[in-house]
Amino acid sequence: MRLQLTPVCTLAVLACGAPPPNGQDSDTGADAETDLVDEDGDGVPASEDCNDADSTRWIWGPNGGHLDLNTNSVGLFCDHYCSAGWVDRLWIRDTGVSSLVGLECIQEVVGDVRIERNEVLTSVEGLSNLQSVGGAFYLDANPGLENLDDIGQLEFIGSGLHISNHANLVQFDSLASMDTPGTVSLFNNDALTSVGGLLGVTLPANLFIDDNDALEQLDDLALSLQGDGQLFVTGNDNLTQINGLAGLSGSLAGLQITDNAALTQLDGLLGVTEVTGSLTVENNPLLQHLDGLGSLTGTVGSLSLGYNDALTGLDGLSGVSQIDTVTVIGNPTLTDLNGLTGLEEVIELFVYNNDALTDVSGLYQLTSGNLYFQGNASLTEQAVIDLIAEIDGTNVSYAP
Ligand SMILES: [Ca+2]
Ligand SMILES: [Ca+2]
Ligand SMILES: [Ca+2]
Repeated sequence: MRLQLTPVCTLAVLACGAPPPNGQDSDTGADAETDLVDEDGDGVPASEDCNDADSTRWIWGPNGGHLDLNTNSVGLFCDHYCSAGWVDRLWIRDTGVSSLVGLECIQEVVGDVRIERNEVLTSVEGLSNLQSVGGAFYLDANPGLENLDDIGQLEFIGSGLHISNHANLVQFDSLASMDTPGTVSLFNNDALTSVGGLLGVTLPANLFIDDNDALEQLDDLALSLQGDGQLFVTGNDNLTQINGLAGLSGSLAGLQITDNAALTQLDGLLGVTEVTGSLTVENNPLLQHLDGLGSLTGTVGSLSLGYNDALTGLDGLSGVSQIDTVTVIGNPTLTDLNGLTGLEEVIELFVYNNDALTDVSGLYQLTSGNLYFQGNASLTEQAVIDLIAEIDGTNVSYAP
């Protein structure tokens, strides 16, 4: 007799814990199987029972199947297994459970883990044996979670970690030995004070740190985003510095630093040597300089610098020689463009509404492109005439 766990334990997790019906058949009437030994009476003969002294356990595993939980009880899912094993996916969504005790037999999830919208979940206790997730790990909107301290064994996530919309999650440091080549996103976790859970991540596809209002710094991450990876640090109201990214090295496809109300400098980005796509630095009201971009060289796809109220210069950009589209807009304390003295080629350059800007001589070396100046309150027409006299191959438009 070969027991076969039904592969889909959706909703009725409790049913997955019941002994198999075909095990009971052998006990009815006088038949050829009456000589089978079944010490614990669970309907599974000793020869096929992983533990014939325990009627709650009869199979090695789990070995596949979906575990989708959306009830108020984790149930007895693990009770009939003698060992830890794997499931195809683990979804715990919209439940009334407060912990995940009872899922200790899950060592590996082949697909995605989704722990989402569980109103009273305060602990992930029960996932203490989880070591590997082949898909992505989504943790979203569990208001009672303050940490992930009970997932300390997790070493690998195949396609990314997404932690979002937690009002009380302070840290997830227990993931510090976890690595993932996928995208890592931390979105709207307003109690989060540490990203130490990313300490083991070396080469994520992208890193998005967005709208985490209590985060003041980024620990010392050993990230090495490269090639087509993107880094977004956006909307973190109390983030003062990003020095924890100092280990970041090489090329990025995109870099966006926007809407960080307390950020004063970008020094943690000195390992970044190239941004092939968009580089956006906008709405960082305390950002004073771009020195942290000082290692950038060569070509940048597009550059947008806007509404940085305290920005006084662009000095970190002097290694950049070519940008398709440059937009410098609404930076009220910017007085000159001297940080662009390495820039030789643009397709279009827009300089709008920078009220303190008086000096555009930082563009004298340009050899091509269409330049537009408009609404810069302190920039004289003469300054633009002087610019036109210096450069060849460009079209210049000026409006006060
Ligand atoms: Ca048995
Ligand atoms: Ca048993
Ligand atoms: Ca937020």
